[in-house]
Amino acid sequence: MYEGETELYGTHKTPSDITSDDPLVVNWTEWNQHLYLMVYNATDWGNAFSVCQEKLSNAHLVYIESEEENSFVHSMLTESDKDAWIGLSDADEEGTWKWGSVVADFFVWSEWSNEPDGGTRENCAVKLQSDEPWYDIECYHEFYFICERDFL
Ligand SMILES: [Ca+2]
Ligand SMILES: [Ca+2]
Repeated sequence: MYEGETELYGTHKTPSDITSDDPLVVNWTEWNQHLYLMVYNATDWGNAFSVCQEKLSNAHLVYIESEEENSFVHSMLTESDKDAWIGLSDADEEGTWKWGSVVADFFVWSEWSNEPDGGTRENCAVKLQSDEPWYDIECYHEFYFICERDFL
C-alpha cells in the first residue's frame, strides 16, 4: 500500500463507492512526482474523463507531456496488456488538441498511420499497447483508461 495514501485520501472527499481498501485506491503507481492508475473498466472517452475527475478527486485522465512520461505510460499498457484512453481531445475545436482545458504542445502521434487522421469524426486520443505513439479515434469506442494525479 502506498505510504502517502492516508494523506492523499484523508484530505479529499472519497466517493462512497470507492473505499480505502478498494483496488482502485491502492493500485496507484508513482512516477516522477505523479500517481497513475490503470482503471480496468472499458468505457467511452467522455465517461473515462468524468470518472478520473469526479470519482477519484483531484485526478484527471492521464496527460502525457514528455517522451519520458509517454514511455512510462506505455510500460503500464504493456504490463497490463491493455490499450487505454489518454486525456487528449479536440472535440471543442477541430485540430486544437487539449489536455482537459489546456492546449497541448507535445504530441507523439503515430506517423506511419498519419495520425491524427480522423478530422471531425475522431476527436479522442487512444494509446495502444502495440506501439508508443497515439491515435485519434471516435470517442464512443470503449477502452480501459489511466487516471493521473499530482503527487502530494
Ligand atoms: Ca478531430
Ligand atoms: Ca485516427
